[in-house]
Amino acid sequence: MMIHSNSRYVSQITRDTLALILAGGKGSRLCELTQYQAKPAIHFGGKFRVIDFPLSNCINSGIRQIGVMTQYKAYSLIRHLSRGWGHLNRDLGEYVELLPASQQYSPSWYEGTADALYQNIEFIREHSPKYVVVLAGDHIYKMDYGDMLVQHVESGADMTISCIEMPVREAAGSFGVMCVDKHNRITNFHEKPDNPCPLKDKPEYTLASMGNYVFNTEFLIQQLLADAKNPDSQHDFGRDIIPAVIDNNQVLAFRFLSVDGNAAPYWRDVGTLDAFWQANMDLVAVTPELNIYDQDWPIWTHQKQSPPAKFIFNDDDGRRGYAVDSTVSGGCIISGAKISQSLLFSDVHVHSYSSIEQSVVLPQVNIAKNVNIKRAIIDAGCQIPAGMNIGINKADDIARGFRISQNGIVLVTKDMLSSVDYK
Ligand code: ADQ
Ligand code: ADP
Repeated sequence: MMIHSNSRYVSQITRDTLALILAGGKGSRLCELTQYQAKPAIHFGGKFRVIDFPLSNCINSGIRQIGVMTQYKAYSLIRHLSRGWGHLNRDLGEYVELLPASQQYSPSWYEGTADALYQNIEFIREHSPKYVVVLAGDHIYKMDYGDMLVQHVESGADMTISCIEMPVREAAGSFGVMCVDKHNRITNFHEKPDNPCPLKDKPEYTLASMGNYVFNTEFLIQQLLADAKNPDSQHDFGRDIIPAVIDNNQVLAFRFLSVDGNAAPYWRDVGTLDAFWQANMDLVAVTPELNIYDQDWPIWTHQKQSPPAKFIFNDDDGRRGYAVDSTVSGGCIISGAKISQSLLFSDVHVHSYSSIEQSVVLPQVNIAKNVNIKRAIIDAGCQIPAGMNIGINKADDIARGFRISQNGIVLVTKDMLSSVDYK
């Protein structure tokens, strides 16, 4: 980055930026976890929801004009946004505006990510920012968008795409990938190809798009208007907008640097049960790659007030209630039970003679006596009956109708439990 005599250089750019967060996707690979809510609304990391990460990144980057586009099963997302993010001060020009699909310009809902922005063109015009940052609402990472904006402005780009180096086999079929020249100009872009183009100096790696884009506002509006008129378009940034602009415009890649200055920055798409479980487990590692305790880059959220977590040592027979390598949220009571390498969200009660290992337990769960749970995700509101083992015997889990992921993680939901025959 160039050294500027103007000490307000970056803050002037971020003040002139509107962030639009795409939060309408289905997240169908998360199976029953997204049965009642959109992927950006799912609980993550012991007390957050996924959308808190891009929102906190905006606030911490000094971008305080934010719109969130919602569509699919948006009730709990909208409730979280209004309770947790509605307090920005509009009088100071700060806001998180909810932009639900409202059939503004067409009889259909948002048909794709570009259509979600097209249907909000008036909102963009009304706020007349110099730059628009388009962000995916469903990734776990800490990123200073100011770095990306500065590169965008200094390079004179029309559009900038944030990207990360990723093993070719991981990116294949799942991410947009790009090739760049030595000035980081994108020379070609393919959405989820089977054979991503390898990096010249690291052939086992490719450059994957993180689904975050910076646009000059006028350039963005022109592209949205052109795309809306194209009958062959699926109105998607990766499939339609990016391939249409790279040849005749300055479209640059921005290589993501983490705010912790790590060479290999932490960025996770928690799009599958395995990825969701693993990213939660990453947080209970002794030294996690993603530091959520960092006072310089706080992750903000809304959570109802709960009493502090309580651990009971039962004197009668020496049953200890304890947790190690774990996070335990407010309102939890661990009585004579053992918790290890797990995340307990708020108001989870675990009773005597039970054990929970390498598991994610979402809010308001009751785990009765003599229960053993291993490598599982227990959805909010579950009542686990006494004596039930989960993640111990695969045949039992299948017989009860629990979902087993590719890597053997067991998902249990309230609906699944209500159809289990306990007799
Ligand atoms: P995907 O994540 O597969 O790929 P998509 O499903 O369109 O793309 O989701 C992108 C974002 O838009 C998500 O945050 C989702 O919630 C939201 N979204 C999807 N449909 C929406 C709609 N109709 N209305 C509002 N929001 C919607 C994209 C890029 C790839 C890139 C990956 C990175 O297309 O190039 O590699 O993100 O994860
Ligand atoms: P267990 O049979 O697993 O030991 P109990 O439900 O009998 O579980 O609770 C054991 C202990 O947990 C209680 O003696 C009490 O100390 C504590 N406890 C349970 N519920 C509450 C509560 N609502 N508030 C505070 N402490 C509680």
